[in-house]
Formats: sequence, structure tokens, C-alpha cells
Amino acid sequence: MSTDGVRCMQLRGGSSKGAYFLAADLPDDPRERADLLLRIMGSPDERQVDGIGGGHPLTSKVAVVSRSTDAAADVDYLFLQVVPDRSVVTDAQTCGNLLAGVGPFAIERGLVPAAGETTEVRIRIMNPTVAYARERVRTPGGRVTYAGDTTMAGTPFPAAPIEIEFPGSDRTVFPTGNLVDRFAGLEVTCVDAGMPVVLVRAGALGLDGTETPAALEADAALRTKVETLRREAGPAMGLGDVTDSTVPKITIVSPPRHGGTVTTRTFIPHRVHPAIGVLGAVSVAAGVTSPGPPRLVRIEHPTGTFDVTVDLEGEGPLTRLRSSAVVRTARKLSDGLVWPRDGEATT
Ligand code: NQM
Repeated sequence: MSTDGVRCMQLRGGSSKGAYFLAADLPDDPRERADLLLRIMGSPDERQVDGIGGGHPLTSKVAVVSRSTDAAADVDYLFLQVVPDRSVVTDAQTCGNLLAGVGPFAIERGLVPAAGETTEVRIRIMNPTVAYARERVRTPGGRVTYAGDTTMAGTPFPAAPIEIEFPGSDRTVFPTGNLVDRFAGLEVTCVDAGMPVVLVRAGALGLDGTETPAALEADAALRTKVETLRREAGPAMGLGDVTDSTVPKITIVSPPRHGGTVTTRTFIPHRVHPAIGVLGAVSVAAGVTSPGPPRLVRIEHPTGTFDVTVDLEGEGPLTRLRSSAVVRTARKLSDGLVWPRDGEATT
């Protein structure tokens, strides 16, 4: 059966890139939607050559956006990870990088009117742990402006800043109820301040902590150990069987080398992130700082640093996030119709 083109805007959101759709332009049924998205992105195929996916988890992402029915939000954002080399579309996690493009997309599609130099967009994140974000988008003259001077590690070119604030929640940031757990014979800390992450010391894995993503990905024994750790930690973090899930992420931590707070290398969970995810960074920040006045945590990663402001309250295992904030950029890459390949996605 041949299908018509589907309305789609591609944006770089932070250090990722994705296809943004209005919910109304996609099927309501999650299975039909997943099938269509696999055929649009070119999965299952490591290179995604027959689709618009970029052959890497960070460039095979989808944002589904609609007007919100929640008085606390303007729009709803559902993130879907389309796995490049498998027939998997999962909503198990959200994505703070694609989130950066949700405000501009909502304004461009007329879901939120531009209001002066800067337009605030209130977003409800619809992935399993419903959460909220507030985003400030530059809109001089009533139009979204992507051009600007803000640089971000993980993206080579400057663009207009987008300030994102995440209000906290009543949940503690340590989902196992412990500051330290032992899984796969390793001492770890499980954190979730928006993204489930397991922190493990580089030394415990026989690493220095400054290895390149390519070197880490090439180490088969390490990958097996990390995956064993992930599958044991997942259920203890309340995520159930995580065999086919993209969470938790595993972040290898070691002392800072460039004046920051901590050095990180993150398995997301099978590839190693060239930088670090947004909510992944918020979780790391929550895991390595103690409650007190709002703090700037500078996270070192393979291509630079990522600054997160975290405001934590409570104590020990009862620590909660009052709020967090980051700055990202985004850029519109294309707007038009995409054609899925015909037939049904291989499952
Ligand atoms: O943690 C990669 C990314 C992400 C997710 C991943 C993200 C986040 O860099 O909020 O942004 O960890 O899957 O886009």
C-alpha cells in the first residue's frame, strides 16, 4: 500500500537531531505509529540509508507534539527513540536535547503564539514519568530566531540560546532508596532526576575515565560488564526488565580534569555518548552534589563541559530535586513532507 507524505519538521535539538511531528499528523494507535516511524526513519538498518534517521541513536529521534489539555502546560511532548538497527520504537525515556526543539516547533506550528522578544513555552513531558519543563525561545518580531552566539559542546556552531527549567517533584532522586547499591559485583549509585542513570566509578571498571567513546565501545569485555550491571540495576530502579529498554544509562565517573565537578563517559546504553544527554546530566548532577543552595555543576564529558544548575532539598536517600536548569540551542533544518517506505516494518 502506498502512503502519502507525512508532515514533518527536522530540527537539531541540543546535541541531537530529530523528526518533529504534530500528534494529529500521525496515527493515534501506538503500534501503527511505531510501524510508520520505522519506515520513515529507515529502521531496522544500522545506516538507516532508506530513511531520514542518521544511523546513530542521537540522530534517530522523534518528537510528537500536541496542544496540552493540562492547564499547567501549553503543549504535550512525547519522545520516541527509534532504534537504528532494530524494529524498536520506545517511549521508555524522554530526551532533554530534543526537548530544546519543542518550544520552537510549537511556535512555528502555531500551537503557541509568539509573545515579544522571548516566548515562554510550558511543556508537559509525556514519557513514563510525567514531568514539566519551561522553555524560553527567542522570537523577535513574532518569529522564532535560531541564529545567535550561544555555543554548546556536542554542536559545532553557535545559535540562539534556549533556557530550559525543570521543576522538581516529590520523588526522591535515589530510586532504590539507597545511596550505594551493589550490582554485578560493583558499587554503584542509582539516580533518577529525569533520566534513570547508574553511576559507577571508572576505577571499579579498571578504567581511567578519560577514554574516548570509540575505545570504550571497542572494549567487548567492558560492554558485557556494563550490560550485566544495567540489567541488574534496572529492576531495582523500578524499571522492570530493561533488556530491550534504552534505560537506565550507565555513567562512568572519575575526578574532574578541567576544573569541573566530575568527568563522565555515558553508555546510552549500547553506544557511548559523544557528550552527555540533558536529563542524563541533570541526574548525574543530582547524584554528585549534596542538598543546599542552588549549585552550578559542571559536568565534563568527551567533547567539553555541560553546566547544570541543581537545587536539591532533603537529606541522604530522601534527597529531592526542587528544580534544575540548563541552556541549549536548536535549529530548524527542514520542513515539509516525508515519505515512509511502503509495506510493513520488519518485526
Ligand atoms: O538525557 C541521549 C541525548 C540523549 C538524551 C540518551 C537526552 C537526555 O543526548 O535528556 O538528551 O541518553 O539517550 O539526546
